[in-house]
Amino acid sequence: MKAICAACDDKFVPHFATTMMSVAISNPGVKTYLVSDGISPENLAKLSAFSSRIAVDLEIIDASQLDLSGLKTRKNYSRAVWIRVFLPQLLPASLETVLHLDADVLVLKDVAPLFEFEMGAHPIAAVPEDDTPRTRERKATLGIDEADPYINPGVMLMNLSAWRERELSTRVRDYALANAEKLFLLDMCAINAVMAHEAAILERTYNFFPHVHSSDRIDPRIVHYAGPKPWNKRHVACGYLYHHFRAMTPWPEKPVSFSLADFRETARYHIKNWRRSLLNQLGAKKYAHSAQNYRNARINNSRFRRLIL
Ligand SMILES: [Mn+2]
Repeated sequence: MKAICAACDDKFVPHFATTMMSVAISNPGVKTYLVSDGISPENLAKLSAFSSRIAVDLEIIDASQLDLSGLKTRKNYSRAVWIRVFLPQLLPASLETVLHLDADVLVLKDVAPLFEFEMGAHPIAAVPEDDTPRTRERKATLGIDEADPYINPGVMLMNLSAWRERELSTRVRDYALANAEKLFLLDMCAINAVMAHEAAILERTYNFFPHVHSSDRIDPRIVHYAGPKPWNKRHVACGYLYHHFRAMTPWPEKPVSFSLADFRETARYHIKNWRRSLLNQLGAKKYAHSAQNYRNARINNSRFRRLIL
């Protein structure tokens, strides 16, 4: 069965609704599960009404009974991030695979190939993070072999049967409780430590980071705002794609009107990045990363604009 699943708390409901809107358009008829971590009754009612209006078969599962005590959290990462680790026990036992999506993704195209993907013995299939010094450092901390990937579980095909059989949720929890100091990216690190070596690899198109991947040859099926969030910052690569879908939900954003403060912020943003790019051209290595991201964001912005025009 084709099924997707996301988890969120009350604060993230508008972003999940945006994800769901994109799924309704790109993948009509897909069964959708949402695991609720304390979503308010008003938002739950609004979500149900919205899902029937856009013909999404949405089922909400309550996670309040889930014991997440002792699991590490950080500023800007609520305990809800850990829920995906426990999806195998929260979702119906008859469900064998599910496509887990973060609530900061947009699904732009048909993802049927994912539902036909043969998992075999792989417990997960996902897209690896780019091989950067930071990723290598994280892998070393977690004891992951250099040859193995560090996957991004924001878009993750889960072999629920394998997870249940091998008690992988418990293994991830045990690892997390025993190695809290190693979990820079919380559940992401714990999932990788336990099963990166046996993950099946998906193509970048299924987990495209707009602020990083500018290669013209990638035609993104799923966009993931893994870096800056378009609802927090004005200058986010492909941010308008998010605003495009968000505007179709019953959680509208505040209308943006022109103000001098916005103009100043925009000017400051570009000046800062031009300066960094120039310094990087002149040899300042410490700006290489931000200069590259700025360049990629601009390339992607012009490329993506064509998608919704
Ligand atoms: Mn994410």
